[in-house]
Amino acid sequence: MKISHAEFWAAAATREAIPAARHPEVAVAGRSNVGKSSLLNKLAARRRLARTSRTPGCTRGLIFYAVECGGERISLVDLPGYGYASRSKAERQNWQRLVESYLKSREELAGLLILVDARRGAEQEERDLANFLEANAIAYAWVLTKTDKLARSKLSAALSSLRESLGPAAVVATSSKTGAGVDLVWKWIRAAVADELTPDSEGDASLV
Ligand SMILES: Nc1nc2c(ncn2[C@@H]2O[C@H](COP(=O)(O)OP(=O)(O)OP(=O)(O)O)[C@@H](O)[C@H]2O)c(=O)[nH]1
Ligand SMILES: [Mg+2]
Repeated sequence: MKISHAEFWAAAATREAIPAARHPEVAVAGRSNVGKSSLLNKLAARRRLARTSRTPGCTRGLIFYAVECGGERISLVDLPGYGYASRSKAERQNWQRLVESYLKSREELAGLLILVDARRGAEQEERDLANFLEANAIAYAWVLTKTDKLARSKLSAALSSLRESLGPAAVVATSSKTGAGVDLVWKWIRAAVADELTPDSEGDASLV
């Protein structure tokens, strides 16, 4: 996928600071350290657009990037990581309020990617998020990250069992280290933006 332009354009740590949308949006969610910012960099084909770190909790607030692909501009939104144990309960509640109000009220939101470490699979927080998206009729796909860390011999069995446990939404296996699966994530994003995700085509997009 040729990316002709990519830039940071806004950050919001409170509901009031969330800017009006400029383009159709696709958001990236998942627990801290799962690889959200790394995937965004791969999607934008830029090394250091989004800041990545070994230290969980690197990205705070909602971060908005504009990316131009095939003449079309899309905003990719890095949502703050959750499940970071050393944060206080109040901080976690703030996260939930901020993200839920964004997800519920954003008309330009075409879909959401839920990132899950391929070595861990989805835990309760990811399943709660998927349920929330279904209840609010927001399209989503599961993106398995860090597949390069799985032994090659175990990769396909691990991916099929993850796929089975995740239910009917699309599942894309990726590695931001090797770039595997990134084009398939783009394919899903473009379909979501074009609003082509009928139940049948979601099935086609199940790419594991
Ligand atoms: N091997 C490998 N490492 C990865 C991959 N994706 C991310 N990482 C590493 O995992 C760590 C966390 O990545 P980030 O992209 O910063 O994670 P994040 O989800 O944005 O984290 P927060 O901003 O804290 O929520 C970094 O050290 C990355 O280099 C991957 O596909 N393969
Ligand atoms: Mg991050």
